[in-house]
Amino acid sequence: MRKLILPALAALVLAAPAAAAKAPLVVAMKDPGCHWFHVGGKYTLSVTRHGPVTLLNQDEAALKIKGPSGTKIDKIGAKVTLRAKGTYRITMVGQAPDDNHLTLKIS
Ligand SMILES: [Cu+2]
Repeated sequence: MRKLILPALAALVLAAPAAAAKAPLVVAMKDPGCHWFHVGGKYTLSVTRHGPVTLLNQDEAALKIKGPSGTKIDKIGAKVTLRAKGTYRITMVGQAPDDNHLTLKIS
């Protein structure tokens, strides 16, 4: 058994940095506000990152992403990768007017 476990652990350790760099940016459901970026255990309304950024939708409905290259829809549980630099405004399809408007800047 030990012979099997050690190579598996080594593979995990080697894979960890690459996986961390590609971790998606999560939009999570949380009230009040309905949806927030969930980064490092904190909830925030705006995020700035170097691109490309992969967004993961963990909200309760599809997300509408308005950005420099048009509008994209990110369905529940789905990922969308954003590559163009600029400012993205993210809202939820059918959200209440006072629910959060999220801002993502890709530099
Ligand atoms: Cu929402």
